[in-house]
Amino acid sequence: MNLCKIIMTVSKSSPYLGLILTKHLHIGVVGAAFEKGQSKKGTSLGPKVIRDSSVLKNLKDLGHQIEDFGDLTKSNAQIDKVTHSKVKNWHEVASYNKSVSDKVFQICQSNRKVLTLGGDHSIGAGTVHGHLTAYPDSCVIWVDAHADINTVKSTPSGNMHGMPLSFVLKELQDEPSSPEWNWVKNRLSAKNLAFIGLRDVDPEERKIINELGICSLSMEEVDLMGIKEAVQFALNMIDPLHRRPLHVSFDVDALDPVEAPSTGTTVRGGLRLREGMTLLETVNTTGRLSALDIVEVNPAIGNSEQVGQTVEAARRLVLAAFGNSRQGNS
Ligand SMILES: [Mn+2]
Repeated sequence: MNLCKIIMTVSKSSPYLGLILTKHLHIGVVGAAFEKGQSKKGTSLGPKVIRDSSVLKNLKDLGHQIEDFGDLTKSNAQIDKVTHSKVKNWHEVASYNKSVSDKVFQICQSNRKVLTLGGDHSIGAGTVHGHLTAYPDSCVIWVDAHADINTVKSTPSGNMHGMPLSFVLKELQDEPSSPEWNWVKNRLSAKNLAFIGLRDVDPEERKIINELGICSLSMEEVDLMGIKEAVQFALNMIDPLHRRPLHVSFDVDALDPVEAPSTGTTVRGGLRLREGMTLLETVNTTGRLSALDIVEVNPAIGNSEQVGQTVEAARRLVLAAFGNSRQGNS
């Protein structure tokens, strides 16, 4: 493996650490309070419980300027009368994603970084599209236990939180898109996408990933390489010249259920919270993180201790992405 070294400032007292970037950023926050991409109630309360963790205050304390745009609670969707033959909540997911995309684009246009709090991961189609519309050369790191790349044809469950990437990937649009999705104009190339943390991938999804040559670092690779090297490998694959805006779409189910139990589709054998934080700290040191999604926190799953633990994990991930140093901030 050819790994490109990232140039980092090294302090004498901590020779293994790069310089965490805590330059003052303008960050726009939006809650994607949506849960119709899957069947469990509660995921739409994710933005509320994450906000309640004081994460936005913590970001301000790091020196960032935060503009909270509130939750996108409504879409202009006509409610699904005619359901798609195979896929659940087809119209509503499509329409909500358009609102998400428009909002993310608007935040980018105001020269802010975007922090999107989910919501289930179906909203990733909208965040990727909105960010890509503002920055056509942007790349995506999809941190997840699942690949979320099922198509209308391949989906085994009909749950659209397992499909968002299929709506925004250039290479998967071999048929004319349905009218509900024809607002999707800007699409991601497979070469600009990397997965980290996979461990529950459907056979059809694996086929798509292989055929499109998508950089895919499952938990096996993370175990073999170590998380830091895995992230640097992914960055080097999708952005070899180190100059593209980066979007990290982080599903908390990428974390092991021991770390984030309150989420709808847990899979054992996942990232430790420490690894999730190192992943985001490593992206932070590039200085090019432009959008972050934290999705699939579901406060209706588990007892209050488990919910608290999951929300605290989400809070720590956000802070790691935006320059909080575990050594302490001066
Ligand atoms: Mn996901």
